[in-house]
Parts: sequence; C-alpha cells; structure tokens
Amino acid sequence: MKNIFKFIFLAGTQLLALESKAQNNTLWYKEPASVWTDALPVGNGRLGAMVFGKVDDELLQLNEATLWSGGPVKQNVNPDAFSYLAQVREALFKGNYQQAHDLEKKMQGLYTESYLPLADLHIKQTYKGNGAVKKYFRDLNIQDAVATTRYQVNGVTFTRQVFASAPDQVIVVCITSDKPKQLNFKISTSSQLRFTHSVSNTILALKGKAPAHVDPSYVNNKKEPIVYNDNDSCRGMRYALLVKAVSNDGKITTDTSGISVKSASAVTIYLSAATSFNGFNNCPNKDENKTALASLNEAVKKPYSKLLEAHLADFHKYFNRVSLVLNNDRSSNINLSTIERLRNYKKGANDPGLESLYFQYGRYLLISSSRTKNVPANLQGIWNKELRAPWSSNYTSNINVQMNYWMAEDCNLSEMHQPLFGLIKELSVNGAQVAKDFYHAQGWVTHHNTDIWALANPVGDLGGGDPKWANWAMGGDWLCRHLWEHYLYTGDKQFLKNVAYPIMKGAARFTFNWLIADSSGHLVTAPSMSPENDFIYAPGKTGDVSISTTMDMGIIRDLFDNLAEASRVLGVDANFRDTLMAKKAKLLPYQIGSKGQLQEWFKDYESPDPHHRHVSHLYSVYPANEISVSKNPELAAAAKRSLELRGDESTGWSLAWKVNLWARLRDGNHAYKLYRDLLRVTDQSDYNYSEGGGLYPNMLDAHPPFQIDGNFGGTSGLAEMLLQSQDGNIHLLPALPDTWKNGEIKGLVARGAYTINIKWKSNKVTGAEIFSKNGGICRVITNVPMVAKVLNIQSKKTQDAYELTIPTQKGKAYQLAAAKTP
Ligand code: FUC
Repeated sequence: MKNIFKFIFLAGTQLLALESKAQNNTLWYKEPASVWTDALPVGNGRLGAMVFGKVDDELLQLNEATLWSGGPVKQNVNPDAFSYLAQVREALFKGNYQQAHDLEKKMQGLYTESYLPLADLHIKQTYKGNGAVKKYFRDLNIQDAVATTRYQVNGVTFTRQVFASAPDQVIVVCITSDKPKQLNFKISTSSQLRFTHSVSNTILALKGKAPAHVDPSYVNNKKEPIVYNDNDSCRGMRYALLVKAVSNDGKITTDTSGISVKSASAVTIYLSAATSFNGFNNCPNKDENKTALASLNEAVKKPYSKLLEAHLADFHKYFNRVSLVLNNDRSSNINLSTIERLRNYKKGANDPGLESLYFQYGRYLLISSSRTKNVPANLQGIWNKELRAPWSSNYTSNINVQMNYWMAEDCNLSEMHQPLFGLIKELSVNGAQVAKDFYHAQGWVTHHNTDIWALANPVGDLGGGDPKWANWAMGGDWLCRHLWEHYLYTGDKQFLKNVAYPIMKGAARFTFNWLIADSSGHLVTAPSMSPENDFIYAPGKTGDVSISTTMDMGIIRDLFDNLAEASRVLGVDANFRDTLMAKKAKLLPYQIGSKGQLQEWFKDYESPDPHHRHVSHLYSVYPANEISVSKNPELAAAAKRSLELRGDESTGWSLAWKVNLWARLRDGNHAYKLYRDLLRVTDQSDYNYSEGGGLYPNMLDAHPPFQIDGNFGGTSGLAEMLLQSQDGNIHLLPALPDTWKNGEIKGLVARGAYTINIKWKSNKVTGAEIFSKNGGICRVITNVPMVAKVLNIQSKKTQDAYELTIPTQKGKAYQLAAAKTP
C-alpha cells in the first residue's frame, strides 16, 4: 500500500478532494470484516455503527445509545429486605458466613434492563459482468473518525466512506465510483427487535417498540427472557430509524423493501435514529419520529462535503488535544495491515507506533461513545449487536463503568465525563429511595449494576443473584470520586458546589448509617464483600459476605477525605467535616497479611482463586491514592506483594487495572509488560470467558467477550506511566518503561488544571511545557534537574528526584528545560 493515496469523488453538487494518509492513527485491513470483532466502530456519542467493509453485501450494524429495554424503575420491590439486615449482621459477627450469604439473598431487588441493538443496514451492490475484486482496502482513521472501504471491480474503483456526525446527529455514508454511473445497489434494513417498515417522502423507516423487559444473559430460568408488551406504554420504548439516499445523477426509488439506486456516480445515504426515551424517571413518551426526522431533514439540505467539514472540525477539536510519539515512531510499520502488526506484536515484535495507536484509540472510542446527556458509555461503549448482550451491556459499578472514565480528565476529554455525572445524579435520586426502602438509611446508595433507568437496588430478582456481586453496596461511594476528580482537574468550583458536593454528602450520609461499631470500637461495614471474590474461612469452607473488606474501607476513607476537602474549598459544613474525620479515624485500618500482602479481608483469609481478576483491595493505590510509594511505603510494598501474588494473567479490564496499579507503584517495566498483554490479539471471534484478556482484530478489548473498559483502562494506564499528579505534585515520567527511551506527549492534563507537554530522550525528561488554566503553585517532579525558563527557577534535589516549584498565572504557559548538571 502506498503511504499516501488520494481520491476524488463527487458528492452532492460538490467536488471534494480528500487526502487520506496511512499513518499511525489508522487501523487498516486487506480484507472485509467476516465477524463483528473485525468490523470498525464509528459513533457520535449517541448513534453508532460497526462498519464491516464488505464488497457485495455491506453491513453496518447500528446502535442508538438510549435504546434499552424496560422503563422507569419499580419502587420498593422488596419491602421485607430491611428485616433481614440485623440478622445478616448477627450471623457475620458470629462468623456464620453461609447464613449471612443466604440471608443476603433475601435482601435483593430486580435485575437491570438491557442495552439493545438498533438495526442492520445492508447495501447490496450489483455490477455488470462478474469481475474479480481487486485492490481491496478498508480503514478507520481515528483522527478524522472516518471509515473508508475501497476496491476495484471491472476497472472501476468504488469507495465508501462512513462517519457519525455529532454536529448533524446523523450517520453519513458516501458511496462513489470513479467512472460515471457505475453504482447499482439496494439498501435495506432489518432488526432483531420487533419492527415494521414504512416509506414516506422517499424516506425508508424502520420503527418498533422495544421489549418491556430483557433478562440478563446469565439468567436462564424463565420461559420468556425477552418480554414484549404492546399495551404498556411505560415499559418498552419506541424507536425509529430513518434512511434516505440522495444522488445527483442516479435513479433512486424507495419502497418498504428498501432503497434502490441505479446508474449513479455518487450517492449519499443519511441515517437518522431516535428513541422515545424521556429521562430515567419518566415513561418513554418522547416523539422519536419527530426527533429523527428533524435531524434527517436538516442533514439532507447539506452536501456531503459540508457534513464532512463540520464533522472533522468537531472531532478534531477533541481528538487533536493530545498527541503521542514513542521512540520517534511515526510510521515505521504503517505499511503492514493492523492485523499483521498485531500478530507480529503478539510474537514479541517491537512496535511503539502500535502502542501509541492503542492509546489514542481509547480516546477515539470515548469521544465516539460518550456524548449523550446522562447516558455514559456502557460495557460496550455504544456498540452492541446482541439482544441479550453479555452482562446486559449495562453499567457495572464495582469496577467497569468507573474504568471507562479513568482517562477522561487526564487525557483531555473532560466533556466526555459529563454523561457519567448525569447518571450519578440520577442514581442519587433513585438510590435515596433504595437507601430508605432497603436499609432504612438516609442519603443514597447504589449497588454493583445499573442501567439507563438508574436502577440502584441490589440486583438478583429477589434472591437469584450471588451476594458477592449483587449486594455490594459501595457503588455510589466509588462513583463520587469521579465528581471530585472533575473538580481537581478543572478547578470548577460551581460544579463542586452545585453538582458534586450535595451528591457526595448524600453518599456520606448513607455511609454514616451503614457503618456500625464492632466489639473493638472500630467502625466497620457488615455486610461487606471484596467484589466477586471468595475467601476460605475454614478447611473446605468458602464465604463471600464478611465484615469490612479492605476495599470498603478504602472507598469510604477516600470519600470522607475528598468530601472533607470539598467542604474546606467551599467553606461550608465545618462540623460535618469534623464528623467525617472523626469517623474516618475509627475505620478498620489496613492490615498486612502473613505473606506480606495487603490483606483483602478483615482476617488473613486465603482465596480459593488466588489469581482472581478483581484487585479490589488495591483501590487505595489506584484509582484512589491513600496508599503510595512516597506516603506510606510499607503499605505500598504490601500492595505490590498483593499484585505479585495475584499474577498478571487475567481478563482485559483486569490487565488494564494492573497497568495503572504498577504505574502508581512506579514500576514502569511491569506496567509495560501488562500493556503488552492487553494488546495480545485473539483469534476467538467472541465469547470465551476462560481465555486470557487481550484484543480483537478491530482492537476492541477482549474481556473476552468484547468489553470496552479494557480499552479505556489501557489508555489511562499509558497516561499514568507518563504523568501523575496526586498529592499536589506533577510528576513527569513517573513510571517510564525502559523500552520507551525517547518520546513526546502533548496535551495531557494534570490535577490543578494544568495542560502538560513532555519530551524525553534516553529515558530522561529533556523539556516540558506547562499551561496553567487557573493559576496557582505548580510543583513539578522529574528524574533530572530542570529549570523554568524566563523565571529562571531551578529545581531542587529531593531524596529520590528533583522538585521545581513554579508560581503560575492563569492562562500562561511555562517552558521547562533540562538544567545543565553542575
Ligand atoms: C464484573 C466482572 C466480570 C465482567 C462483568 C461485566 O462482574 O467480574 O468480569 O467484567 O463485571
């Protein structure tokens, strides 16, 4: 393949020249996708498509972020729940873990609803004669967010481009032939959901009403796991997909079987979709047809070139904020297709360009999947092909939904964090009711699973869930750290005051009620789980529900610390702050176990699965920061020991978590080892829960199955290797692996609202630029002495690094250079 190819195509009335470079921000392939995990994702944060790039029967598998089963949550579904709480506690304090487990089941509510696939769009192409397909090529340019498919048949080059436009709220497909009037194809749509086709004003419509309920894929005890109910207008939202094709020279006819195009040179297809979703606590009664039609009618007025121009300007605004070059590798392997690169990499090849591509792909995916108010990226972002997707493609809040957003702030995509804040706010509303109904507690609580309806109860369908995941009650407290982080990265006090603080305070109020004193006077949680892991408490006996797991204590300490600091920043609630600190002081402390590990449970229990994927007890190392190499090296060493005992091998998201953890423990080489594991391509096309984690040929994370958290967590992990900013320091290259000798990263964000560029050579920082958004004292830690130019401030030697303190002014940039060593 040539490095640069150019093609010119007709679009509407415009002639448009687009230059596409095969470069480090491109995934490209020599064959069409044969399975979903080969197809390439595009999305505008609401509408998504998986583009297969097939020749004769192109497939775009479509999604709409708000299309879920069900309706607003049912209230007080288990009025007896509270009556078991005292019994659970009594059983736990007697060490009767089996009884506690059984009783916990009686405290469960309903399962979440499921995220649904929208439709498939097929484009069946016909040619005169039956020439062979030549020069096939497809790619996804993640900087432009455009997927291209190109091939030659009978000497004619056909090109298809697909993008999902956020400014115009449509997916656009442009198909051209380089010789006039060669396009003959039929567009059709279908869905796994119940639907009907209709045509009005040459627009093909696929419309239907989603199921009133869909059971999670792991629940198989019902005759009807997918329930439709046409009579219930509050359960089962309506949806509409509208398709229109426009050509200036071909003949287009539309009927309910599809859209036929004859003898065209260029065709633009506009896809618009909407649902009747009307917010988490309303019946879904919005006019989906009106919404979809309004976007479609506006979009068709614009020629392709204008739509593309607006899309590029919009996407570049976010994507181009960060650039990364590792070992000067801008293009060394771009002549190899992505799958060839991935296969070589799995065999041990060195490919820094692929490593930076994977980093940027995470940013691409977040921009493409997280732009719908109150609807964050779910387990699969927005890309789901199944009616009963793995784990309902919902939000899992014992690690997964949080991991989706670990990189939002430091990778300069703060705006994409907003949908999560919206969902947290909704959870604080539904969760207040759950706190009251299930626990007779104040404040709000949410458990390990939620959905677009902000379900907050412990799941399990009244007893069917395993308490080790279903009843875990710390989801809300953990989510609060995202609100606090947003403040730390942006300094937005209005957000802190109006959004974050009241929600955090509500979570703390619940936690005050949830904590109880044990016989030694410590404040403990009971029931308490280390999510999804079991412990051995006697020979042959395993339990899952216990007292004060290390994760619970870590999450609560983190919440109390952050909330106390927030109250200080806002100058409010001094007494409440004292209460927070008094309670924090009484929490069960961290403990170091017999193997030198950070203990996971309140007693030094072993797990029957020592390599379990969750590393919940290390919460305080990452994402929180109570344990660190500099603050409490003994605990940090114990955390390291825990990681060693857990081993590296695991699911996609677990590998990603460990990248972040090793980076925080400042072991760049181990972090890098796991980053490489995360990029291991699998030949399994789908489910294989027992396989090790990695990625698919389309570079989407393989849990397996596909789960997007590993992509986002991997991006976060790389950023964490290059920049950290906890404890009031900005640490440049805190965990740089030896292999990334030279490099340059631009546009990362540090806490305190600083944008940072770093350059390094021979593993040492050579220069940096710090842009201060809000002003303030900026303390920079490096592995070599630095000088702030102009101000001429030199860094000072500390025990193991150099420290440079710069008084910054709002809106100003500061250049740092390596100081000449005396
Ligand atoms: C948790 C994890 C699983 C999976 C699921 C969505 O239950 O333990 O590995 O990621 O969430």
